[in-house]
Amino acid sequence: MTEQRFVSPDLIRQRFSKAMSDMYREEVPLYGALMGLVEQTNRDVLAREPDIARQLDSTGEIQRLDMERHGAIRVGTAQELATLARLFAVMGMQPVGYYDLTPAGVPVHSTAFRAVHETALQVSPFRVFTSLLRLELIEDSELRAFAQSVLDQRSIFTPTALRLIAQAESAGGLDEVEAAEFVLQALETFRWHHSATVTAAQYQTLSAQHRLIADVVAFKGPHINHLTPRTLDIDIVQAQMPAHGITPKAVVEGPPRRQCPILLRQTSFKALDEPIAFTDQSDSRGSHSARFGEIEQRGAALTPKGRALYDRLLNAARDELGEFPNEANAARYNALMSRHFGEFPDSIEGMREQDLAYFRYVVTEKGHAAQGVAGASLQEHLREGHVKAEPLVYEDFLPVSAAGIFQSNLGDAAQTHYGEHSNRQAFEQALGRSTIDELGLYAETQQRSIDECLALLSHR
Ligand code: OOG
Ligand code: NI
Repeated sequence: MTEQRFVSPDLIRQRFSKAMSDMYREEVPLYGALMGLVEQTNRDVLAREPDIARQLDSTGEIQRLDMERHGAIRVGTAQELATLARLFAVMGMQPVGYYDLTPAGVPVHSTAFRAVHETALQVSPFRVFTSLLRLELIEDSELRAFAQSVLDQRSIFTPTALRLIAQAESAGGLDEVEAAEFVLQALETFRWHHSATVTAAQYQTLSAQHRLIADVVAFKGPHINHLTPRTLDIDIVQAQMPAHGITPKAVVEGPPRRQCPILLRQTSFKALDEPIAFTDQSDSRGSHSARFGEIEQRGAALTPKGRALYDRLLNAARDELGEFPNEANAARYNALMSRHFGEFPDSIEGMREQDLAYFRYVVTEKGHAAQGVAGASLQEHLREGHVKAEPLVYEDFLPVSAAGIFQSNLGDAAQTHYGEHSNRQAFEQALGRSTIDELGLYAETQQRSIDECLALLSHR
């Protein structure tokens, strides 16, 4: 009875995602330009490629396309990460996946907060790539202690946000008035601040250790550093960016262009220098660059077997290139990627037969009209055309791509080698819970669709 008055977490997330986009559009005008370019490209693709339009219509992706975006933030302490997990939980977002960025010389590990059930994703697929700074990787113990003390002094959540999180937890949800207030208060955590929490000299010291450390430690909160719209054709957007005054990174991260897109392809443009007032300055004489732009194209979620093939082909292409992809070797990198990925079947049937991707199965018109087919197997229904398979869209991230995005914004000078690597256990301890295995989620969604098809057809 009492549950009736609660706003669904999915709707809170949908509103929050919109509020975040509005705030970022106001803060970063270039984001508005990028959004315009992506919207135009998506319209063109849908008009030019009726097959794509039909497929997106059938999967329901067409309805979520315009509101689809992910943001990224970086936090400094276990306490901050754990509270973020509680804040995102109010919006129905769970930590999915564990990403270790240290092999790429970035002293963080990360997860993605997102909705986990296909019906919730349909209401709002909003995701936040969330990184925790690994202070233990700072070798200079004095600097480490300083960074820790600065972080310990800040509180990145408003008192009202904290109160509403606790309220949602104890009551089981938020009512309309509380939900509206929660969205406003939660937004404050992600806002950009023009003043730092350290002196100019302290900022320099932190930045000299690693630019990312300065970005996390020297500010009042984990400003959202990009908000990424989903495009239907990333190569077109990449090619048109310069004409819109935007300079993209040299290569598109992820798999090469294909007929049947898989996983995730991403590109970004460099962070802008923004004026900052340090604590020993009365005006914004200093500067800091953190916020950048990114776009992405999403394709099919891969099974463990498909992912292993993806990783093998990506590594083979990169090994053959022999260095990090950059401006000078971009054409060769693209050619190598296309050649190596020739081995990856580029059709829905090919991927399904080899168990490389996850699918959602749906009963076709022919299936709905069929009689006397109860008891047939999924394979038989597929063969008879009673059921068809649609790829499940990949909702997550890729560590090699994320590293490339981090790197292109931090600059080459930031390539440090860390002795210590992956530490999921420490991350989960900081988070206060375990991260969810994304592959299990896709397998469950696929199975639910199979069960639904067979249940429907069992009455025929
Ligand atoms: C996150 C970089 C990774 C992505 O989409 O893979 C990322 C960051 O710079 O904080 O956004
Ligand atoms: Ni991103």
